[in-house]
Amino acid sequence: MTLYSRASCPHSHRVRFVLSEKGIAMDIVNIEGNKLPEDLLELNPYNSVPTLVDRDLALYEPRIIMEYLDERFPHPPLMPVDPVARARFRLALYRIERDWYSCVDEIEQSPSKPHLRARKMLRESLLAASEAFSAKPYFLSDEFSLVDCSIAPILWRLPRYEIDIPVQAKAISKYAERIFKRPAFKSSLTEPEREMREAA
Ligand SMILES: N[C@@H](CCC(=O)N[C@@H](CS)C(=O)NCC(=O)O)C(=O)O
Repeated sequence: MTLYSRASCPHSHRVRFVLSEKGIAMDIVNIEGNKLPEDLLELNPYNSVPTLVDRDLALYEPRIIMEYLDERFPHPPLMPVDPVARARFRLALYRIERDWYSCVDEIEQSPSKPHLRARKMLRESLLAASEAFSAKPYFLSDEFSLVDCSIAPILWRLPRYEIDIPVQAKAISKYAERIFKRPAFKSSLTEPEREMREAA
């Protein structure tokens, strides 16, 4: 299996976190700069990372890759078994992408621009969800899941996006600390990702 990833890409980070939680060893092709490898261009019509190749299967879109990995490597499970709970988790993933990753993607596409609107929207949307971060040990759940694997790369990047979490929303910081302490989270980090917090 091969994962095409970028060292600072939050979507690649979601997938690397899943790999790490499940202890899956994989060849990681680290893409740098604008020139993409020929094989990636052939495998993925959108030329995006992360892209996962498992024999003759080529997958793109982080959520599709994450769900595939969870089914292909069932232990530890990162989605509930019950259909209603699964649907709720899928909806949470959809909303995280629609409400939070849309802002993250805007900021990431041209990091040198100020992106005041996207940063403000991301901050306000996170703060509005503050209660959901404290209701249970993990997001919406007693068990760690793909939802947490998707949220953590965003929270890790908040200092880089110059987004502060005020004390009134300390549930978010506490949740982040819990996730960042996980050995699998630590080992999911690339060197540039580690530096994002060292520099903060
Ligand atoms: N929805 C996107 C999410 C992934 C994404 O936005 N990836 C960015 C990097 S973080 C990307 O591939 N940009 C083009 C590139 O890096 O060449 C997808 O198509 O998979």
